[in-house]
Amino acid sequence: MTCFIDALRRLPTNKTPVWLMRQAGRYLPEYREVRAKAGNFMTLCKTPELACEVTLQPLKRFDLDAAILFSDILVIPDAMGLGLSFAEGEGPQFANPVRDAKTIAELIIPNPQKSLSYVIDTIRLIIRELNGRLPLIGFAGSPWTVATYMVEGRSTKNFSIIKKMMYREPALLKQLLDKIAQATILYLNAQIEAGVQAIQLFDTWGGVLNESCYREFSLYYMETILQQLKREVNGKTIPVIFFTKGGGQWLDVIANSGCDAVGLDWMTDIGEARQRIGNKVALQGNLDPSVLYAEPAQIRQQVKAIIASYRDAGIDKTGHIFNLGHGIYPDTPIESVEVMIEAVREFS
Ligand code: 1CP
Repeated sequence: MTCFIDALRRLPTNKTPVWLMRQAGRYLPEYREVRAKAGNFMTLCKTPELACEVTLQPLKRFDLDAAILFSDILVIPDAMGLGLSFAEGEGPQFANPVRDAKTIAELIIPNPQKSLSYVIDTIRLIIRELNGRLPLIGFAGSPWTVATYMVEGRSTKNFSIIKKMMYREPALLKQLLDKIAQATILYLNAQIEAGVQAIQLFDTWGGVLNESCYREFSLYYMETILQQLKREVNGKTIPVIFFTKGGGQWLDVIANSGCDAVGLDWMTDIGEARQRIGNKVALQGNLDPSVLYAEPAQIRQQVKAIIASYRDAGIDKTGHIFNLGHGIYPDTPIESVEVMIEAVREFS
């Protein structure tokens, strides 16, 4: 039960714990079946029995060391009334994006026990089903990452609308980021009360900023959340993982933020990362998800290289959680995941 939590706290473990970002999802046929039954993605998220079922699916197939709540980072803006939908094969869309002062001023901060109660119910079901066998990770998006969808209205390549707001109306953007942060604090504390044992903040789009904007518009709000989370429950600390895709360049700043672990994408060598930050924070990562398209021998070799790089850095034998450097792709062969996990067991 505890090897994942122990590694986050940099205590000795008898193996390198492993889980996968987006471990429940479209690459699993049993997921596609439940999603079809639900009719659409948001109904799946909002039906606790089904969301619980898909959370547990990857754990039945693979030897993983943690479960992650099945939900999405965009349930907060959905609860704020932005009209979230997922068109087939398209990604998220908001009917009512927020771009002006009036809309931002009028945004409500949702009470998680009301408009997000389906997430709380899902967590309770999962905790009951896991029955102490594995820890459950709760999560939210970083305010910056969530704001990109709220302002742009959908996925974007250039982030033009939100970056224009950032440069022309920074105070307005900060008002929005602050509201998202306040909503996220209430939401994550409700997740903690319902029983999650660790938290990950997904800052998928922090890496599209320059360093000063990253500090001012992304990391600052992640720290604001961190400082207001209930970190102690029944004498146990709830570790918090910060994952900024593209954040390897700011590793030192992130490692000094007060988080317990930093999630790395595959653009940074994990051993060099460990040397740069010394004995500070646990590190999670960082296999390129596209390695899972390779032949088994190459998958094994790449897993071995990551584990060796971490160990050979010679700083902290503990404190490594194996993961992908970003979410698993929907067309990943299932056998590759098996090969990857077996290799983690063999080489760690
Ligand atoms: O069609 C479907 O079934 C929907 C695909 C899907 C899934 C499986 C979406 C839509 N969200 C999810 C679940 C999800 N999303 C989880 C739980 C699953 C697990 O880890 O086992 C988590 C943690 C997320 C987080 C999430 N949603 C992020 C951050 C992580 C990351 O991968 O960068 C982001 C950016 C989103 C937004 C989102 N939701 C869904 C999609 C396809 C996207 C990405 C859109 C884009 O690329 O801009």
